[in-house]
Amino acid sequence: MKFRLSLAVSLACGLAAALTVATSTTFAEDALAPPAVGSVTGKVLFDGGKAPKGIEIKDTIVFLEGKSLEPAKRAKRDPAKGEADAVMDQVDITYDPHVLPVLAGDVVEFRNSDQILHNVHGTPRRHDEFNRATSANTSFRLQLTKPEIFHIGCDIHSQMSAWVLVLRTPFHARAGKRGTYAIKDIPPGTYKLVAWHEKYGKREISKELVIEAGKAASVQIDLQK
Ligand SMILES: [Cu+2]
Repeated sequence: MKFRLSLAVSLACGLAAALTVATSTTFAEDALAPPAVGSVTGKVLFDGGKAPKGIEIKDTIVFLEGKSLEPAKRAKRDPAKGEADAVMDQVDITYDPHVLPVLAGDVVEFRNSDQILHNVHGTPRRHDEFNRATSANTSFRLQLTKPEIFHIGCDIHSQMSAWVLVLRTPFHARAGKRGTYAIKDIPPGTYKLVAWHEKYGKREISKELVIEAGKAASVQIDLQK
């Protein structure tokens, strides 16, 4: 009798669990396993409204920081070998992209696609400063291992300016045309939400952003001068 009762209970529990999963439509493609990750979405405002003239919204990077997100140890590697993880190009006397977020440990290829001489003058603080000539159609690579945000210029063309964000974790997003952003596939936990724009600097938006499995947190970001 005791056995029968426990069987009935476990069947009921099983049914309840199955019903819960079935009603979760967001992750329908993997209906048997509950989602183990969450997300955060929202919109970026500038001084409470639309981006003022001269502000490129897409150059806003939103990312997570937090003790629970210590980076996986990524091995030192020969930057010349294998695929580069990201490319910073020089095209039409402009850096492309203007802002490049990478993950600490990534190999970045600095490339000159122009037919004239440039150089890449990077002024990081945690990595060694570098100043390398890039003649037409040449490139060089660096592995960037330490989280920091630094500027690169070209000493020949003062208008050439760009930023590299070496981030601690892969959880980052670029704001879209209208300022919307979404960081997905985040393990549940409590994080800091940070936003960066070159004209506003690095701003801590939320000290305690709670990410729950299967849920989308919503945080509006208002960058203030
Ligand atoms: Cu140049």
